[in-house]
Amino acid sequence: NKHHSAVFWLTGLSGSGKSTVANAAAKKLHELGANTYVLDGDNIRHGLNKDLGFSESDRKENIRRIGEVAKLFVDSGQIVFTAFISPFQEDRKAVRQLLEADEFVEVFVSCPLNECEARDPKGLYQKARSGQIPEFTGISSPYEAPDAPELVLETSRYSVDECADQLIEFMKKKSWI
Ligand code: GGZ
Repeated sequence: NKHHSAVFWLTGLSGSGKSTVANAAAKKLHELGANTYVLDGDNIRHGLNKDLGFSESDRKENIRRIGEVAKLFVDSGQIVFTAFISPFQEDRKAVRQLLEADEFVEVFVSCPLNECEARDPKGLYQKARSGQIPEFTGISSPYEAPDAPELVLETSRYSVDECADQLIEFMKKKSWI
């Protein structure tokens, strides 16, 4: 009944739904008896990484530390979801290389920029457009979409619940749960 431990590395724009989908999937897995943990801005950027901002080098260091923490959680037997923009291919690749091939699942949380901007749950896009937030991903800082993600979740086409089910299906197909 023991699951396979791995990191589901969710990458996508601000407002694409990474944290929401990760938390929904974690809840479903918990109900199936699996041990899960979600790493996101709330528990990482406010704590371990509160010395980091949003310059390219700070984002790189943010992702590096999160990769190391995710690895520790995998070693301790968890199914880990990470929910960070992680805009750079190279930084995601470096995390992939920290882990075994079957321990890193790159999940592209795909949502058009105009849809993320329309959602604007925290009003950040509006602030970015008016120049109040420099280097905002998608507006004034780049986002490099994954070339070959293991999974793509289209949050503008499917509900949060459906996207969470797509993650669970992926694990079931691999007999990880
Ligand atoms: C992007 C920013 C920025 C800038 C603050 N660019 O929607 P949110 O609020 O909750 O998610 C965004 C979060 C991004 O942090 P990450 O650690 O995921 O970014 S990265 O992986 O690139 O290091 C947004 C908020 O922080 N935020 N300023 N300039 N997002």
